[in-house]
Amino acid sequence: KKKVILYRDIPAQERQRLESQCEVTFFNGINDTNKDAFEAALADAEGLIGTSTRMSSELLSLAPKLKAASTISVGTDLYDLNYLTERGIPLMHTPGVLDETTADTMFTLIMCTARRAVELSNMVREGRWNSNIGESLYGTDVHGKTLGIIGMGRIGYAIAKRGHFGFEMKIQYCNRNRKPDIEQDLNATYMNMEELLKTSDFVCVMTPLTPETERLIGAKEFALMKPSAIFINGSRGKVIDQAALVDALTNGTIRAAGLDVFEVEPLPDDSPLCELNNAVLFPHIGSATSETRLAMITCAVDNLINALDGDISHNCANQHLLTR
Ligand code: 8YV
Repeated sequence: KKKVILYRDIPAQERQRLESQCEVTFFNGINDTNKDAFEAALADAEGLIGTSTRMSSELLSLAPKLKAASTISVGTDLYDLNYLTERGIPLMHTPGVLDETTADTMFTLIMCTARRAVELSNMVREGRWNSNIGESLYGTDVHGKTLGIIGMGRIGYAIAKRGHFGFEMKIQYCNRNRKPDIEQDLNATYMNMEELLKTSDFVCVMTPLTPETERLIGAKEFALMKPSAIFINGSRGKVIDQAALVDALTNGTIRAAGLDVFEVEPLPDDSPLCELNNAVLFPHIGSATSETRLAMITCAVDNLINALDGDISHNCANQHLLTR
């Protein structure tokens, strides 16, 4: 049996399936107390499977026998892709299985932010509902508005479908490349990011985190948006300049923001974002349903077992090289 390290807890049924094919060393997350043991285990590891731990080139260099890695995520930014590609080590991820769930989460953010659901629910909960809701507490409509999507990948498309078919929204998007089928399917308009920022009522960022997208959205971009606009980030925290967003929300540059990801996670409770009523904050729950997380784990276990048997059809380690 090939030696693999499982560095994130998974349901017993999937762990047993992995253990039926591999010799598994398990770590329930990597932290200061078990980091030395994890690094020692890397010496014999032929496979890695888990998530939420940065796999730097320094760490991966401690695994001379590594043949494949499998991340329980669609995002691959926790792995040093250049290093893996140089060593010819495939990295598998879990595209497709989480698209609809993550799109549901993004629309939850859109609705909560537009209709001030969290702020008003807290008002009820805290006994501050003492009169009819007046104009100062009104939300804004979602149906019929313009939804701009930055990053029209699988999840971006799932979000666009919800807007088009569910809320009769006008869909516009910017992306590394055009998607004519989506334009036809959803009557969507392709445009550059500046035009999208200027004309969208809702701006939703769903790009992967890459050297090209890091800090893609900052003060200049927020200033292009309408003062009535709502900003949604479901990509990675580092795709935006978070301090610039705080300024934009504080100064009325934009109306509100719904965020599922942050520059530092967990978000420190002394973050200025925590003080803003016009910021709806989720703890990175994009794919966090029982059904979808099991589907992701099952996919990741399949990916690793198959890769160690030579099938790397889900390999994405060299994809970034194709897009540079
Ligand atoms: C979770 C995600 O972070 O798939 C991703 O890239 O960001 C989310 O699904 C991931 O599943 C790890 O918990």
